[in-house]
Amino acid sequence: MNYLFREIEKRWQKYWKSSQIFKGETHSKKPKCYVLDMFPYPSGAGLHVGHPLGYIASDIYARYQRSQGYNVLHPMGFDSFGLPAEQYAIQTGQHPNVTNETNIQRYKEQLEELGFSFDWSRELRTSDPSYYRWTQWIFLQLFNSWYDQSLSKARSIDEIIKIFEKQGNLKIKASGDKIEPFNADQWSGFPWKRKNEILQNYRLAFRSETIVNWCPALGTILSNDEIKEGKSERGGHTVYQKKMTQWSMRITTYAERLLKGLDQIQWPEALKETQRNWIGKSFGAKISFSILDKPSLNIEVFTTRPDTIFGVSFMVLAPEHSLIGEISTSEEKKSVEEYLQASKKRSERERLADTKSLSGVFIGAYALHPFTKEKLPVYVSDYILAGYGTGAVMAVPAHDERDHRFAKKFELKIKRVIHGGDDVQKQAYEAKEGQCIHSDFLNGLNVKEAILKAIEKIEEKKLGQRMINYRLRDAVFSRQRYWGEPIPIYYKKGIALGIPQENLPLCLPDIDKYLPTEKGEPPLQRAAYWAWDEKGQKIVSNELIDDKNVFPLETSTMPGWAGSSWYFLRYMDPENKDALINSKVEAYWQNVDLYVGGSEHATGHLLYSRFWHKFLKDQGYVSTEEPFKKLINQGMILGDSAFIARLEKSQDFISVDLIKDQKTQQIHVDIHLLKNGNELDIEKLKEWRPEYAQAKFIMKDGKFFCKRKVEKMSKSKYNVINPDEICKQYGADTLRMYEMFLGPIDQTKPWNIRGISGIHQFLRKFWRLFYTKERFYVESTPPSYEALKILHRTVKKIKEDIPRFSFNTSISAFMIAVNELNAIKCNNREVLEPLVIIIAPFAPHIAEELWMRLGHKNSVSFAPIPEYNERYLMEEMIEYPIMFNGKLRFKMNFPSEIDEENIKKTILKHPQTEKYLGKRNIIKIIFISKKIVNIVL
Ligand code: ANZ
Repeated sequence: MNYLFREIEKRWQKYWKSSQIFKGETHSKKPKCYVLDMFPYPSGAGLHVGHPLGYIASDIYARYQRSQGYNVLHPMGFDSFGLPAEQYAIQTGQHPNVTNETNIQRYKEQLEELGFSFDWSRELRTSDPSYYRWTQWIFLQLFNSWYDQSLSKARSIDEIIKIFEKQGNLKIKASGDKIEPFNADQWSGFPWKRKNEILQNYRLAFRSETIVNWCPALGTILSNDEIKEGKSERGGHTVYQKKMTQWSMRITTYAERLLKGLDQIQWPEALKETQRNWIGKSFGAKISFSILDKPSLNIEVFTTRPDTIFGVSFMVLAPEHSLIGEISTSEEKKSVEEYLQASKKRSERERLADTKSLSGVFIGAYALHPFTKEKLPVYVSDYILAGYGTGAVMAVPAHDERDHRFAKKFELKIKRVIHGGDDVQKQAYEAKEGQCIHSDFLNGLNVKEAILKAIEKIEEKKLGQRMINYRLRDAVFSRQRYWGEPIPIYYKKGIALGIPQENLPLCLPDIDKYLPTEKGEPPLQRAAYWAWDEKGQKIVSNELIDDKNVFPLETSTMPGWAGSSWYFLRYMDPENKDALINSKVEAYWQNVDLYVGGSEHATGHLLYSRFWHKFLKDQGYVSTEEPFKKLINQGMILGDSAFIARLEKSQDFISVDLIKDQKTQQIHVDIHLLKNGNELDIEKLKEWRPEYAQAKFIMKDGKFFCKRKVEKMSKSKYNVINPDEICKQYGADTLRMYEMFLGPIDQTKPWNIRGISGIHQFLRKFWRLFYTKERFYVESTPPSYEALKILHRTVKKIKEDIPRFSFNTSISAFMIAVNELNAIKCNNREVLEPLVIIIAPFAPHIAEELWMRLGHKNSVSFAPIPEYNERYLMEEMIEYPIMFNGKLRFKMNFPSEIDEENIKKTILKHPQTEKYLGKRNIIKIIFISKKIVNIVL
């Protein structure tokens, strides 16, 4: 009768694996449900208990949907390109694939032990050539496309060539850098190289000189979301700003669609807001200011507040602005040059974050106010960012906080603008200060109206036009690393050309060392066979490069986000050798119904995949605009870290209870080195880190205590709890239920092992419901009304909870039900069998075992979720006639369960009773259960 969970769990895991019952059907008449987890990077440390939190939630949902009759796609794979495997390869010389393989095997074992219902037949790995062939293929599609803004759609580059041949670029509305206008004749006269340079400006994957985040320690550039507080997310190395030619993706062209799409999807509001802010749409105007004595030159500014134009008292340019060289005067050249050099060292983030000491210099030039013709001094300052708007501002110090500080520092004019209602004044800085000016044609208008009016005037006078600006930047796509997808490009006379797609995959070559070359070029520069033979259509030795038939191949690789931007599509059709995805298969699965993963991917992965998906839709490869219909962020699991205190500037460590006012440094130690609570096992510590062998430990009564602090569970903080240990001790069903019981799925919560035995006890109790006198036995006779009530109430609760992903409340409901059924000694099949079905998504192993013992031949995974009957949920009500001296006066309803005392008390408090009682005393109350109440006076 014992609940032998180890044996049970092994048995069912083996069965699920061999029977492959969780395979999503490729052709099915059933409705589809695609439940996806963010696939893991197979790190060497394996899973800790924080990782499965999201996987358990999505597995519960996937299993529930199968039981509801859906054809469920619930796949798993590995995001197996990336830095750690490469770093390890650099240190050990071992190929990253070897490390990857070991890590993946370990992950798979761990995942299997947790009883997930993954369809392993669709497993994919981003570093597998059969997969990255299609990542490269998508790259080529982007390379061979341009964006037609009049159709809001990406189109083939061949089509733009045809347009150029007919009418040049005069009428075209395309995303891309500004190109001088040309007509059809001019186009046909351009040499091959010029034509290709022009096309480069329209491609959605293109090369450009950009300011990038350069991380010398890692030898690569990083994207903004790979940097945390000015340091590389991986490794914590310093990141610098550097101008480099890199591959970029024109994500900005999709900014509006990326914004609009957010309204169609069910994602956490906070996450959508993060994406909205990242995209950062602003409405305003672009205004031209001419330059004194330089009539051919203009400073263009972007402003969201054209209504404050009469408050402009100076202009500021970003240090990278192209006009600085031309317009700064010889007297100021030296100080300008010095300033530009100094600002190069500051990253964009530093520049944005620096709210105190605004720096800058006057460049000697003056702009002219477009309406008043007043002379406005021009400054350069790095609070203006080169990549935003036009890289220049009209400064309005009375109404813009940073302009205001700048004006104070450089003693510039501050002019308050007054036009209509209060609102402009309210926003003014130091309202009393500065000269007030009435704003001409804007008088009498409120801010909103004045903005529109100002734009109208500016357009009328041809000084500029309305402009929508996005904070979003094009995504830098190349990395100077080995362990990523090769970019399928070769260079002919300096022009980038795509490898014909029939020749994909372009496989990563073997190299002797995974490091950049001595000259700082990417590791692929080390490959001896990395040249493209255009005629032979194959990779050949670099020695054959002749720039006639054989050309050098691109040596940068793709970033980590390339492979993860479309993997959810490949799961639908993983074996397809002829296409990324078969169109019929795509039409069936469409997109992901539920996506579960961490909120740290808000602006990286989740934005890039939406971008690629929209592009693939434009190309007709997918039919949906959005890849992930519903998304849930699982909260973080926190660990209880341990620290030892080192006395500053020494190798002496002091027990935490002895610290008084000495200055100490806190150093993480592995929580597995503790004994009896917070005491450190010093011998174990020395084994763990031999560098502590000579250290001195100051302790009291031979004991050394650590400080504890709750923080994110992470290998780097040495506070991880391994799920394998828990599975061994309590079983996977207990772990699954326990993780869900910790709290709402989207909340951050500390890991606390104390409650786990309670969950384990609950499963044992559940098991015992099926046993009588040590034997498995369930009664076939009809159950009591009481038992049915418990069952139907529980079924209702779970059916409401699962679609809301409120799993912690489901678990409480199960616990209450099992306690109550135990109390009334219920062992009826009619109650227990549906309970097994409904608990199966949460605790699938025990459910399969009991289901089999109940005599079923098929897996419980497909048994239909039971219905509940409202009849059992309503309390039975009894209507009591209330009599006074035998005369019926009124009636009252009471639930049948309420006892005599409570009924009497309630009747006596009733206002009608007071009325019929008057001043008389009650002699007695005659109570006949479920019939009448008679008050004798
Ligand atoms: C005049 C003005 C008056 C402005 C005022 C604001 C308030 P958002 O809303 O974020 O789009 N700006 C424009 N380009 C800039 C750049 N490259 N670097 C730094 N600041 C820049 O911000 C738009 C506003 O930020 C613009 O409107 C401009 O200042 C500034 F009472 O122009 B405003």
